[in-house]
Amino acid sequence: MKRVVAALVALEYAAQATAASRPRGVGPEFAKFYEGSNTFTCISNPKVNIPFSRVNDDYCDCPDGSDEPGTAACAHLSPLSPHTPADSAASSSVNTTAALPGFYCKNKGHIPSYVPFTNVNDGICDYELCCDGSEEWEGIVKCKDRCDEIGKEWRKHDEARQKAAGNALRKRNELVKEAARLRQQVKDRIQTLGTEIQGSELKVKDLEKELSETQRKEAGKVVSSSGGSKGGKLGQLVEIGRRRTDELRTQLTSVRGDLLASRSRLEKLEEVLSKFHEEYNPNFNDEGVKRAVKAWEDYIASYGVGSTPNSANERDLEEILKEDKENGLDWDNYSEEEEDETAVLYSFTNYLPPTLRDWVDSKLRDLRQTLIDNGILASSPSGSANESKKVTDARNRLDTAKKDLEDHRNNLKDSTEDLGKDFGPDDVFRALKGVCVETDSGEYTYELCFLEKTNQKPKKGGGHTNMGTFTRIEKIVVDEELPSNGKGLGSGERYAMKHENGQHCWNGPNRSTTVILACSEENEIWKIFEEEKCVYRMEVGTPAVCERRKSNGGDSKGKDEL
Ligand code: MAN
Repeated sequence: MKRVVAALVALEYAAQATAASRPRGVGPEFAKFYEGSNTFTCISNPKVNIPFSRVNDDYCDCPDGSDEPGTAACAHLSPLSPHTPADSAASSSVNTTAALPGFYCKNKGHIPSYVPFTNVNDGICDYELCCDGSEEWEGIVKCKDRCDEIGKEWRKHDEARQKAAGNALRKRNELVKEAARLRQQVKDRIQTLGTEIQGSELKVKDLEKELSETQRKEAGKVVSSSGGSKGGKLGQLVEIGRRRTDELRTQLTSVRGDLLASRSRLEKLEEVLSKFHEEYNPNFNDEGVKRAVKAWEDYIASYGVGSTPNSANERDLEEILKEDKENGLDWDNYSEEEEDETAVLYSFTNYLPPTLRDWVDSKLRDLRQTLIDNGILASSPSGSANESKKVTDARNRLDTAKKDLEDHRNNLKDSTEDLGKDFGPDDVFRALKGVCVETDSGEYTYELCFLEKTNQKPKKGGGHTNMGTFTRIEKIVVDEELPSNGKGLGSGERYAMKHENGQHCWNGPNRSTTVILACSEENEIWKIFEEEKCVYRMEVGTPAVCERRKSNGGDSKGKDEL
């Protein structure tokens, strides 16, 4: 339908003006030029006056063709754009351009329209522009009025178009709301990060202090011990104590095993003798047997049969044989808490009043540092194998806190930059970030992930080719015919997303893509071209760029247009 729609809409209003006295082919907005009765003044050439009878006499008298609004006599003149207002045409002194936009078709039941003068009486019914067939008035062909049917069909489509426009605008509103929510989220994050950074800075300070305190405290511990023995004398003593206890426990376990075995052998022996005592024949006068019986009876009298172990001792033994830890003796704990010998020096300060204690404490620390500085006490270099676990732990805690602080600062920088980025009108593209759409074309599937990248994916499989990473939003002017389904760029200013620095093209540049956006109900790729080697252009529809526009006339009842 070319660019006629705007003109059609304009004409809709003008059509209501009276049409009765207008010569054939004159539109209502030009009626005023044809109001005289005797003479006609050419619209763009007011010096040229002709008798009114020469209007529409099929002879081109006026240089601007205005005397032939209903014939093709002046069709050779350059046509006037349907958008050009009659008044500006009237004031123009250039007269090679026609003063009129074409032959006016009333199109009752549909929308009035202008058809080019070249089409008047050319033997073809131009229903697309002139559904009432009035441009073929000479009768070369008979064009019956089809405005009812065409108008009905047009209104049906127009209704669908309006509905789609309404939906698209609603979707855009949702995107704008979502974008605002995401923006607020970034602002909140910035605030939280500010607090987190303050906390992390304090933590780092504390941990720096803790590390240097620990280093000072631990510095005197590792006394120039070339023997390599870990810890000081107390540590060595603890180690000896642990080993000795282990040995004793092992021995005791073994002795207890022997005892239990002997006890069981004794029980068996007593059983044998007891049986012997019951079963021997006293009538045999065997002296040896008699002695044995007597000895057994004495044994029973002295000890009784069966052993009765001291249960308290048994229990003690059980306890003693338990692992040290179960007995509350945690050697590891002792070695962790191990104090250096010089720490003994400090213990007496516990008996001093607090103010004096702090003073003495600081002097002692200074003294120890002096001893270290003079090589009398050894200091353990940071991170060395000699460094004590306490220092290493303190250092690790500080490193972790520093890393957290750095992460927070980087996040704050990213978030602050994000707030300053261009996300299009109303920040709307923020809501599309990371949303991907794709379409097949030739041997590839092309993908666009909004504000991220474009990709070329071979349908047969294989690696994806990056066609560029999103860099910025620009505005460009396009002038294209809008397809009948509305899925195209049309003409005017459009948002374009630039994607650069994609995969390098053999014998060419790094791949890049310009994504040009136009209003649509859905996010979709309409077209993809490779304009030159590895330079791509995508035409993409999205509700994000739809706008509420007023139709010509500018009244408050203006239509929403896609
Ligand atoms: C691939 C595709 C094409 C491109 C050539 C360049 O085949 O990325 O779009 O033109 O490489 O060699």
